Amino acid sequence: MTQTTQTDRTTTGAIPVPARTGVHELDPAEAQSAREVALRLVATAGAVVDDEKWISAAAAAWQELPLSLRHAVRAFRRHSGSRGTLLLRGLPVAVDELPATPGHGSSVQRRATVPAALIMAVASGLGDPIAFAPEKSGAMVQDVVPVAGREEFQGNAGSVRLSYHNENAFHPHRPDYVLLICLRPDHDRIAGTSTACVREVLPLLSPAGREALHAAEFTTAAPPSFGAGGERAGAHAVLTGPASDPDLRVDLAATRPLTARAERALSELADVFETVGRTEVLTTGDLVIVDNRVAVHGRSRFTPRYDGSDRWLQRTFVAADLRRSRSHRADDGHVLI
Ligand SMILES: O=C(O)CCC(=O)C(=O)O
Ligand SMILES: [Fe+2]
Repeated sequence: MTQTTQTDRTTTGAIPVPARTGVHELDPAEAQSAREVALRLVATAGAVVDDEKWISAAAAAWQELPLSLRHAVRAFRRHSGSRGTLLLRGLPVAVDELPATPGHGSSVQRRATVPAALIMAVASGLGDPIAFAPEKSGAMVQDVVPVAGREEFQGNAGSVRLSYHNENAFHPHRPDYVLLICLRPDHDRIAGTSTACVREVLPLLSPAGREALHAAEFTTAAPPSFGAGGERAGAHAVLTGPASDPDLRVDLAATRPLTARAERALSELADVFETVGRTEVLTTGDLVIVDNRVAVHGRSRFTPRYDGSDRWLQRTFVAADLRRSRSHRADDGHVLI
């Protein structure tokens, strides 16, 4: 009897190796368990998203999320795969519990809610959440919503196509990961989040293009979400690190070539993004994680109605190693100045 139990334990106790499919879907029981964790986090004293104590509670809540989700996220953290993205599906976001979609460009989530709890707990599994003081008032959880009158804006308040970019590519401490959780899709279900990964781009680039992208012949401005006349990064390369698996640093709306070959290479890169890019129309309960070191993201165009039920995502940035940006953060907080 004892022998059988031990044998059973050995067979059933084997640690599963998480599959790297780029998608991980929670089953209904796991979704229910994640909801209970999120509700406990919402009920945590204070329940103010940007409060250091609540951020610590969210980090503790990560440890309580369903095991299969934690396995998938940790495997992604080790290697983000050929697509540099992980889509978590079936998270417990209840549309009937949502207020109207906010309509303001500076809208952020200050009060703890189930979606905010989920995105912050998952963020803690990848590192530490961060924000930038000049952008969306440095909030840890920011609303991504269309804003009336800003349709043409090359930022997340717009509804024309948003071109491919690494998030805050100009910044020395740009996020390592960008997390977007979908609360509500757009009316027509056509607003797609697009991603393209350097690991799929590389084989399609010409040798001359690759060489030019590895040279410090580009400069990148702060995005318009940082306000007008913001900073600009000094001359930098678009591809850095090992030639076989480089990092990518580019924003097609904000990166400028400094030489003729850089100009050609940038235009070649933009074409290859179109070839390898994939677009996903996120739906309620989807959370996409983009590895911002190797993948760019953007969004297709769509038509907002400004009627309270427009598309609504929430966004959180993650630093894999918070310590590295210590000189940019007051009092060892989570907001970079
Ligand atoms: O709306 C989206 O799908 C992506 C928007 C975006 O680029 C962002 O919020 O950083
Ligand atoms: Fe973005």
